[in-house]
Amino acid sequence: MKTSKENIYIVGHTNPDLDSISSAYGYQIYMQLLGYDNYMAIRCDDVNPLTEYVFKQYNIQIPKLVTDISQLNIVLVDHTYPENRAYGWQHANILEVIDHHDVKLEDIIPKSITIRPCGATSTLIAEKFFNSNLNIDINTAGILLSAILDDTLGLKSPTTIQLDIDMVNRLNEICKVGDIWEYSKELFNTKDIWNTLTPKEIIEMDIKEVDIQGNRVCISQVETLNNTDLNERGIIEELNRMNDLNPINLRLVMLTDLIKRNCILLVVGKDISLLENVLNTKIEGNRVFLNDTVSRKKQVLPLIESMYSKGT
Ligand SMILES: [Mn+2]
Repeated sequence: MKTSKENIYIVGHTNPDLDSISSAYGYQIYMQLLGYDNYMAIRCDDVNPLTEYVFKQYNIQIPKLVTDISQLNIVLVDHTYPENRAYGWQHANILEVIDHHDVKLEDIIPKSITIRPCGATSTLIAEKFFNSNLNIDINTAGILLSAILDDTLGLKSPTTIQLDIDMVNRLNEICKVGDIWEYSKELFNTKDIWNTLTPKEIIEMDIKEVDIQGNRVCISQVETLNNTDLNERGIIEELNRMNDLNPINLRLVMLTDLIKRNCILLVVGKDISLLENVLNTKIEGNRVFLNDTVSRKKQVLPLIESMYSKGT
C-alpha cells in the first residue's frame, strides 16, 4: 500500500510554456504551505527563453527535468490531452489534474480534477492561494502574474475572464510590477527572438499537436511584436519538409502580432481546401491573413475542429 508521504510530482505539458512551469511551481508552494512537503514541481522538457527570463527575475530555480514519468505519482497541470503529456504517462499514477483547456482524460480517472475555462492555469493556482487565505511570497506572485499575462496576451486575449483580471490585480498588489500592459510588453519583448531562429526552431518553439477523430493537425504559435518581417518562405519550406517526412492532415504556423492583434497563418498539408471552406477564402501560396485573430485555443483550434465535424 502507498503511503501519503510518497513524492508527488507536478508536471506541465511537453514543450512547456511559462504557464506550465509557473503553475507547477506555484502548486508545489501552495501544497507545501498546506503542510504537504512531498509535492515537487518538475518539467518534462526544455523551457523557453521567457520562462528562463522570468524565473531569473524572481530568483526561483527552474523545476528539475524529468524525462520519464512512469511509476511516479503525478499531478498534471496546464494540460490533459494524452498527446501533450510527458513520456511514460501510461505507467504513471495520475492523481490530479488542474487545467484551463478542454479536457481529454480517456481512461485515466484522477481523484481530483480542477478544470475552468479561464486564461491560465496560474490563475487557478493563484485562486487556490487566495481562497485558502495563504500568503503568496513576492517571487511566487511574480511568476504566477507573468504566466497569466503571457497566456492571456496581457489580459487582451479572448480567453481572458474576470477571474484572470482579479488574480492579476491581487498578485500585482504583492509583487508590484506597476502598469500591467507596460509589464506585458516587457515580457513580450523577451519572446521577440524570432529573427534569431531558424525556420525549424520557430516552428518547434511552441507547437501543439491535436488529433480530431483521427485527423492530425500541428499548430505552432509564434507571438511577435511585428509579424511582417519573418522568413515566411523558409517556414513554409520547412513545414513541407516536415510533412514529407511525417505526413499529417495539416501543419499550421500562426504568426501572431500582439500589438496589431492579427495573424498571418502559414499552412501546408492535404486538407488546405477544407480550411479554405471554413475560412471562406482562398489560401494563396500557403498563406492567409486573419484579422482580430490571436488565440490558438479560442480561435484557430475551434475553426479546425468545426472543419472536421462538418465533414465537408
Ligand atoms: Mn496555460
